[in-house]
Amino acid sequence: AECDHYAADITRTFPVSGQFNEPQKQLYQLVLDAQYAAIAEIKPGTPWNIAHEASVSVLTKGLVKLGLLKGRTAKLIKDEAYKAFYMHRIGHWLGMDVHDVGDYKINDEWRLLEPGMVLTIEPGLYIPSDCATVDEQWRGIGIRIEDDVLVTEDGHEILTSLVPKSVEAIEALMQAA
Ligand SMILES: [Mn+2]
Repeated sequence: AECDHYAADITRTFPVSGQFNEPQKQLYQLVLDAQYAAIAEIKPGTPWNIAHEASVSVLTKGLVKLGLLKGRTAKLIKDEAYKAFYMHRIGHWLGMDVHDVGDYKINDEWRLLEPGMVLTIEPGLYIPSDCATVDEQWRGIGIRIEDDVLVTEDGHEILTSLVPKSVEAIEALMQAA
């Protein structure tokens, strides 16, 4: 979506049936928890990569808990085991272009967030339909949740907060449609 020449980038994921089945619901809630953890890190002075690392931590812990990854969380994060299911980064600059210009690192250091910057926060999980290392119930499920976040003087504002996002809100929207 665009407004007054500024771009937005929003993703929601919904179950085709209108209701999440149990594995879908568990993975959806995990991605949502990771998204909230990442958004919570957005404030002036925080390096760009911290929100991504927060999402990796929550997703890896959750994948272990649900049995999709096996091993110690710290080692799985170090070995980037999560990349089998979460193979992109947390988001991108947003402005007059949807993937807007702007450096992510300056002199090889992650850039610090400043008031007025706008970025997307969009963790996801994608379980290949032929993934033999996970139980059958997880295969073929793909979820991404993306919001647009403004860095403010004292934290952040979620610009896309009116778009339904919780499991209950998504199911209610599907029933209404
Ligand atoms: Mn995006």
